[in-house]
Amino acid sequence: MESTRKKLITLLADAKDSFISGQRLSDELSISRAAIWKHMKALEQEGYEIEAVSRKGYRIVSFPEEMSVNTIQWDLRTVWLGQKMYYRNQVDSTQSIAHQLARDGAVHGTVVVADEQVKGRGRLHRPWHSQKGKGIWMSIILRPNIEPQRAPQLTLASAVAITRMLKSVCHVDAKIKWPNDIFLHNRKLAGILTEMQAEQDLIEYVIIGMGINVNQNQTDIPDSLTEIATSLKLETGETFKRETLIQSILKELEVIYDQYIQQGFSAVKSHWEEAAYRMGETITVKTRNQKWDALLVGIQDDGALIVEDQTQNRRVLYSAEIDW
Ligand code: BT5
Repeated sequence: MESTRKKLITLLADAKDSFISGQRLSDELSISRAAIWKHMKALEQEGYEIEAVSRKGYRIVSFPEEMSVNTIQWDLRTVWLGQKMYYRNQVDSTQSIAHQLARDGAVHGTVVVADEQVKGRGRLHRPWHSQKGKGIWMSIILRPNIEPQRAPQLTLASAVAITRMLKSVCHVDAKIKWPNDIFLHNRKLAGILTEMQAEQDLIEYVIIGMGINVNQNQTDIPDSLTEIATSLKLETGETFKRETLIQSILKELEVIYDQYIQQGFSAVKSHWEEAAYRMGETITVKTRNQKWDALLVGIQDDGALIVEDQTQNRRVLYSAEIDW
């Protein structure tokens, strides 16, 4: 049912302003003309405006304002990523939904998108502000056949996918702040939260959570975040259709993920370094019980961060906070 609906929307959307006859739709989808008519009624309920003219057929006059699985999937050009997708109007956190789906056996590449999160979270259970209708709040279920200690590399691969989308769709040059932040003009535009379920040396599943600020105005950003956060709209003056951005991220991530699985982290490293924030500059590193100034040197072949202190001592960090 779901895939018939998706095929139907694709056929209509590809025809743009031209009509497609009921007979042709019925032939291509191998369903009766009565069933086509039922699908059209269902699409109208979802907010599609459909024009039906006798002897000509059907065409889409306008797409729904509201996001749905259909509006995201109709121009999604991936092979496996996001082909199974869940959309919710309001959730506590897409991460929690994705964990539940993964425990229940959801397939590799399943995606959960929400319009609003009321308990969106970052690392260490920090709150993630996820205003209704303004951003991309999305979790991706992956089942990679890699050692659990390599899972953080998927955060870096996801960051590359987001910056590539930002460049190709939004024409902005965003930077990646190790390990999980995307910065635009020195403010945080997006964050990534990677969580994993593993047993000894086997990953059961990984959930990549992405939060991206898209259409927030200044008044949408809470006071506590005005100094540190930004949105695409604030930086470019443009409003973006979130579906287009999601379609592009999923395509970019599918490509880089497949390269990563086939060739290892080296396939990601050079792309990551191209987009890295403040490489070669002095930063402050905070670990659980230490804080010191260091030069940001680069990342290792396994994705760990290399820093150098004032006495030229190099250290390799697998987890830390970076301040500027
Ligand atoms: C992150 O954590 O940056 C990861 C954020 C991941 C959010 C996604 S949304 C979909 C999925 N479902 C979830 O529940 N989460 C994921 P961290 O590096 O710990 O940064 C958290 C900090 O970012 C907070 O303490 C705030 O200072 C700041 N922050 C909160 N909301 C923000 C926002 N909308 N934009 C920019 N910064 C924000």
